[in-house]
Amino acid sequence: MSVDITRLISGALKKDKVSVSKLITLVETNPLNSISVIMRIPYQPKTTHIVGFTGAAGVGKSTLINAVATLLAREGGSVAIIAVDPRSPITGGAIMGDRVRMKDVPKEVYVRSMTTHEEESLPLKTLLTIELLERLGFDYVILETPGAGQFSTRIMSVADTIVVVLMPESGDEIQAIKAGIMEIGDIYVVNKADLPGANLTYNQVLFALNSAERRGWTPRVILTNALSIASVEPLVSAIKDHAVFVRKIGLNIEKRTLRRSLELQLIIEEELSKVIKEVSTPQTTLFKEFEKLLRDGGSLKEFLKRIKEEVSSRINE
Ligand SMILES: Nc1nc2c(ncn2[C@@H]2O[C@H](COP(=O)(O)OP(=O)(O)OP(=O)(O)O)[C@@H](O)[C@H]2O)c(=O)[nH]1
Ligand SMILES: [Mg+2]
Repeated sequence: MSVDITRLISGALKKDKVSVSKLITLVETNPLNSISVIMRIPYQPKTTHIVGFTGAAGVGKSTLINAVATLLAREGGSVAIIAVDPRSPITGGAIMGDRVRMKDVPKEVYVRSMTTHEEESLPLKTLLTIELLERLGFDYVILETPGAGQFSTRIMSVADTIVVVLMPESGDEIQAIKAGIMEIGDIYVVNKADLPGANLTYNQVLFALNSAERRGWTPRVILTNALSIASVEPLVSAIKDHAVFVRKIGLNIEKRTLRRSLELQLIIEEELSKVIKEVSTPQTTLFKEFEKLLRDGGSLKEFLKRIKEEVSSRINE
């Protein structure tokens, strides 16, 4: 086992796709245990730039990422793509699994699709996979996430550069403005520029941003047609400009701290959730005290103190 992992790590450091995949599978299967594997990879002083693409279903995120990765790889950059694919806990089916279109990326680009539960947005396994890819020395890690709910806030603690993807829309106000997604992007892309209404949407986005400045960076707005790689070049330049900016002000260090704090929070949650389940089953004293409180009344403050006592004594067992 251990010899295998040593071999996997040395393969993955050479960007061998099979080795990288096997290591990510270890992370996915048991995130907590995989930390000991990740720690065995020598720390890389080189910084990985993490780019998050977010936006509504079908706007062209995958097609754009494909083009961006192709251009970065042509310049000799090593690129890994993680497409986060939420599954509905109700139907269990993939919402967009069959829509991830990354078949045309150059062979040196690593692509991985990662299923998550809809409600857990960026789970520990995804964060640890980023940690792993950083240690493996990838120049760029590109994340594709749906632009809904929790995802858009968590991506801010994870990606150094956030690209919000939109497409031409009819109607008075574009959906993204209503959805509050205009707060999070470093770069806004109006994709499908070949469709009617692209210029109008472009102007609406510019107007909505109103030259907003974020710590010295004015968000860029770019028109693309992801089906033509050449039209994606300005987006790649903007990503590189933002990477320079981020490093200049140390934002990448802050982001890594935020991400690791989120990792720690998720590890603690995972560890504590077992204890929480144990102390709240109907057989426990705590449950009986809870029922008594509901039946006879009493001090809620005292009861909350009892919860802490029970939880900590169970942890210390
Ligand atoms: N006309 C036109 N079609 C595009 C463009 N970019 C992407 N498409 C098409 O739009 C459809 C959706 O593209 P995807 O890249 O899968 O979009 P996505 O945002 O990744 O979709 P989900 O992952 O399902 O949310 C595909 O049929 C693409 O070929 C574009 O610039 N112009
Ligand atoms: Mg997609």
